[in-house]
Amino acid sequence: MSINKLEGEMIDHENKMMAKFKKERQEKIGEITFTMIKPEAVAAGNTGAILSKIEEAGFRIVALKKVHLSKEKASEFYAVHSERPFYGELVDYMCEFPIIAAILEKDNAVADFRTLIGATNPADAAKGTIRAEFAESLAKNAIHGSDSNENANIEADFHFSVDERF
Ligand code: RTP
Ligand code: MG
Repeated sequence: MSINKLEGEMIDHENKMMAKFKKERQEKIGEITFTMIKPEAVAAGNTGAILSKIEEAGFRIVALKKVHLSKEKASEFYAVHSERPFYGELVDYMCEFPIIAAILEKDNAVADFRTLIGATNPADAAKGTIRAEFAESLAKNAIHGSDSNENANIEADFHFSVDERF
């Protein structure tokens, strides 16, 4: 067998093993939610403190990145709110500064994460919740959490490829 052919076969084998490993890894990821640490919380230097609270509450970080959303991306992400009066303000705010996007895994991830972040308006957020501690206002409320399993998957796919999840 020529060296070139042998090399080709070894690369094929490696690619197959990697594809198998990735598939097995994806199948092991359980219930997920999607979150974004919002611009004002990132700008205020609260990323580490918020991620600590998330991990302490038992969520496992599956994927994580810092990204500056374009107006197009932010508009698309919040398209469900396009008829609401605060839509324009919300889109502008989400593009103001980079955000931290993450996929989180836990049993009952969506509901437990909504409990951890607290009410949309920080004035109503229970003591000890992330919004009670870090949000500035109803509009600048520090963090996003998916509101259903279906949306968690849509939002996770919006920000992360399968290869970015571990
Ligand atoms: P999120 O989607 O960010 O986790 O927040 P949520 O479910 O608790 O609240 P939602 O009704 O989905 O609203 C999305 C985000 O829009 C901003 N907002 N501004 N100015 C206003 O009256 C107002 N109301 C909502 C907040 O940033 C809210 O998180
Ligand atoms: Mg929402």
